[in-house]
Amino acid sequence: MQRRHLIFTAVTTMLVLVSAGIGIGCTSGSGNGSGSKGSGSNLGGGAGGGAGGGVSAAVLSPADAAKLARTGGDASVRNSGVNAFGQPVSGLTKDELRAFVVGNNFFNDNWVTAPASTTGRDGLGPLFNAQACSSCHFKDGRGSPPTEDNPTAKGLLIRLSIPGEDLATGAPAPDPTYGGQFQDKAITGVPPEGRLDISYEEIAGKLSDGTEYSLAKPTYTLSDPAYGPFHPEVMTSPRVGNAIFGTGLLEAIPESAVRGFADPNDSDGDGISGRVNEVWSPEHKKTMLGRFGWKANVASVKEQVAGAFHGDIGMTSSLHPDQDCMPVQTECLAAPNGGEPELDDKKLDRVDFYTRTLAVPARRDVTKAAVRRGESTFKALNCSGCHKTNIKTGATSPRQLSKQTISPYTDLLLHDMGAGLADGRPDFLAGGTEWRTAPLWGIGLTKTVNGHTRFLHDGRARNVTEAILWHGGEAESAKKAFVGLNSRDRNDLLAFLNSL
Ligand code: HEC
Ligand code: HEC
Ligand SMILES: [Ca+2]
Ligand SMILES: [Ca+2]
Repeated sequence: MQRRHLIFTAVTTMLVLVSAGIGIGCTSGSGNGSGSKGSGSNLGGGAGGGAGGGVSAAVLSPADAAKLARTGGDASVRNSGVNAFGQPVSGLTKDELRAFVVGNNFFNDNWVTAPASTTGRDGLGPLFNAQACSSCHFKDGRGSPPTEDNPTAKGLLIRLSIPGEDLATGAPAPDPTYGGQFQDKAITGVPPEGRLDISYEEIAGKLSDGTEYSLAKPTYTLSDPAYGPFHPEVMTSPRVGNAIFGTGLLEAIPESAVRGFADPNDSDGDGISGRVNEVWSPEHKKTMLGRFGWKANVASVKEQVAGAFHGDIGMTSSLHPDQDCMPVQTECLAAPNGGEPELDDKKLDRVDFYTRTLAVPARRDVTKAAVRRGESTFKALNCSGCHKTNIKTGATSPRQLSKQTISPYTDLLLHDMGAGLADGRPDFLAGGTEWRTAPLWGIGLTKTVNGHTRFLHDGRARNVTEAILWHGGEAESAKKAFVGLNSRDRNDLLAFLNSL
């Protein structure tokens, strides 16, 4: 049998990271080294404590400390244990809590091939990437690409398109044979679309203080295409599942606020522009502000949920009534379905409600001097030019999400992040080098909840330091400033990020 390979090198022009980067070891404690207790621990405890020399941060009152810790406002929860990302916002009514629990079950359940005796759980595929939401969002957190430690890790998928766009919606034009997503799994009797392999090349560099580091540059290979060749100009975008808590708050940020952050022509001259994405809404049948996904390529949580059911698991819904089969995929088209649609609106609403009402874990260690110094550095380097704080949500329901002052550490805007991170694949208005500012809330708990510290859109960064070192484009000067930090300032910055 002839084997065909299609190889995508993620980086075309490798940026030269002249003496950059934190030694990988510096962040090895990421997520579990903060000394905070598990679930329910009281935040901050006393004031400041062991600053270990140097600048003493201004004293925070307990009330101010509590406020600083609650990055999700009233939708924050004090939990820094393994279930920190899976808590409901507090004060849900009995009915709401029931909806949350039911939604949680649908999120965790493995869907099965139709027809099955367990109707209500069938409709998987025909083509799919995983059987459950939780396969890619373990404990509501982020996915990891397969790694040496965890070769079967799920959570990385490949979006596909060819040059041009759908005229009616502006969506990326699908590959004529494989559609908009590469599904490497299928139900019995349907050929999976092929196989995905990833290899990495190590790129060494050095920080200004001499600390050495290495970045892993990925190459993605799609082998054994089961339905014939890909389009000659096919473009790919590798993406891991994001952590999903706090998405109800992100949805409640007024559109005017997001548009207000945009500075497409960099008129304030700080080197950061930022553009909104405008995407097709299958629910409202119009173009809307994009908020979700790594390129802000989806307008609402509900559409993200329905899109995931459709593309990732193979479940049709009112928003996506047809199975994700292309015309040449005849076995896929002929496979029995699990109802029309396979997921009724009630179930879709439960999972939407569940996802929107996942609380944001409160920060730890906010009064520690190192953390407070790190926060100043974060601002001084203008990381905060994109990773924004103090945003007010609009009126929404449930009320816990309404009119809250939140610090998601994102502006929800697209930024040119340079050639190093580029996927070269447009997504609505997002260009091939642009990505949505990743929210940083909860990032310090990734190791505790997900057991790994793989960051960025395709999980290439093995820790927070590497994630920062991959920054380029509009974030080039912030990255350079990071490279130039002395080790104490760098460790303070990492302590701050770890406290989020
Ligand atoms: C095969 C892996 C996979 C499965 C299964 C999966 N997701 Fe995702 N999820 C992703 C990826 C990848 C992204 C980023 C998508 C993008 O950038 O276009 C994502 C993004 C999201 C987001 C957006 C978060 C943000 O901050 O923008 C939400 C919400 C979400 N998924 C919910 C779900 C739900 C609910 C399910 C089950 C119905 C699900 N996902 C199933 C991989 C998966
Ligand atoms: C120009 C806007 C911009 C600036 C400035 C910026 N970032 Fe980012 N940041 C982003 C974007 C966009 C991403 C997502 C990139 C990707 O996934 O490819 C990101 C991702 C990250 C991540 C990984 C998050 C995750 O969920 O995987 C961390 C950590 C981070 N930034 C920290 C920082 C720090 C620290 C600074 C300052 C030294 C900084 N950033 C400056 C835009 C910015
Ligand atoms: Ca496909
Ligand atoms: Ca199906």
